[in-house]
Amino acid sequence: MKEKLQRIQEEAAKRIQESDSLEKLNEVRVAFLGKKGELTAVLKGMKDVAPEDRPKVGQWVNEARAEIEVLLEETKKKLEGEALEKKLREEVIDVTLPAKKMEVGHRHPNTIALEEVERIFIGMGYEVVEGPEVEYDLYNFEKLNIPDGHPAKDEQDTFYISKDIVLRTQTSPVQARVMEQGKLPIRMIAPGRVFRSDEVDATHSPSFHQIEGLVVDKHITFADLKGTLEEFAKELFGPETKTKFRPHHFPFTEPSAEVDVSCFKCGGKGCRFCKGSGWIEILGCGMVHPHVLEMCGVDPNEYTGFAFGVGLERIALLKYEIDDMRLLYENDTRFLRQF
Ligand code: 2U9
Repeated sequence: MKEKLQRIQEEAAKRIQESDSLEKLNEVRVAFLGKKGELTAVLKGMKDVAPEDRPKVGQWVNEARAEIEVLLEETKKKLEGEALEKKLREEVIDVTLPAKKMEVGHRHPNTIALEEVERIFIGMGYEVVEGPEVEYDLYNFEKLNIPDGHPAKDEQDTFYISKDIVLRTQTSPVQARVMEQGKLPIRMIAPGRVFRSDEVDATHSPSFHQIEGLVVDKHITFADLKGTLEEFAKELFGPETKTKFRPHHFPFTEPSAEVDVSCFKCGGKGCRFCKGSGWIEILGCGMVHPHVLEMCGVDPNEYTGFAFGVGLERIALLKYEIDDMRLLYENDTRFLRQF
């Protein structure tokens, strides 16, 4: 029996010596000390040993187990150390390497202009409301006093999805929808993408952005409109900015006006930027047509309102003196990273 145990011990020592990984070492441990291991088998065979010899044989088996366990533990520590050395060698970080430059993006000129306009009107207590870009003819035209036959409804100007559905040509439908909800007073701006069947050139794009505003309350007058837009112009183009309201016509407002601001480059004296006039047109506005109020469920005898609309790209082009709208859409980072 002692020779057998000696042979098992030598065999175990040899296989532990040959183990070059923790997995293989564990297989050796299982092969000798596991439930079905060689040494465990000797213990199971104890019933065949003469009773008077069992204490001696049991002691031999325990000595052999202890020897094998010491060898296993020593080898495990050795292999773990080697594995750690290998990991540290492979995963070394050369802290002297130059850092990877974090590419931070830039806000688009449209985004900067939109956030500036929103800041101004939110500061005046306006809500920002968005709505669908695919819109019913009813909300994009009819409820805005633009009847069938009006040139704005021609296919030259409007993208039709179907007879009654269009790509909205202005964000006014959002305001019509808010009025229909009947929660008055209203003080809102409606920013968003709009679509017109225009050829692309330096100042036109079939898809551009607008910000329209609407105020509906009791006793709203044209003076409120003038004061609001004057304040908007001063906040956007500087405190010295002057405004000029020129009579105009829109089907959805009456009276209507186009608003010029004094040129912020020459202060109104006249320069190349304002083509010598001293003035720059920035938006349109007017008192909401009573028929529009009515069609949107508001009683024009009790409530009045004003509305305005400004092209977002126009603001961006003016503020950053960009002379071609197409630059805003070409995603050329050499252009966009300037802002
Ligand atoms: C409702 C009633 C009236 C919105 C208005 C303008 C004047 C205007 C243009 C500016 C440049 C469109 O982007 S642009 O081409 N808009 O001049 N818009 S009044 O009037 C409304 C809106 C909604 C219910």
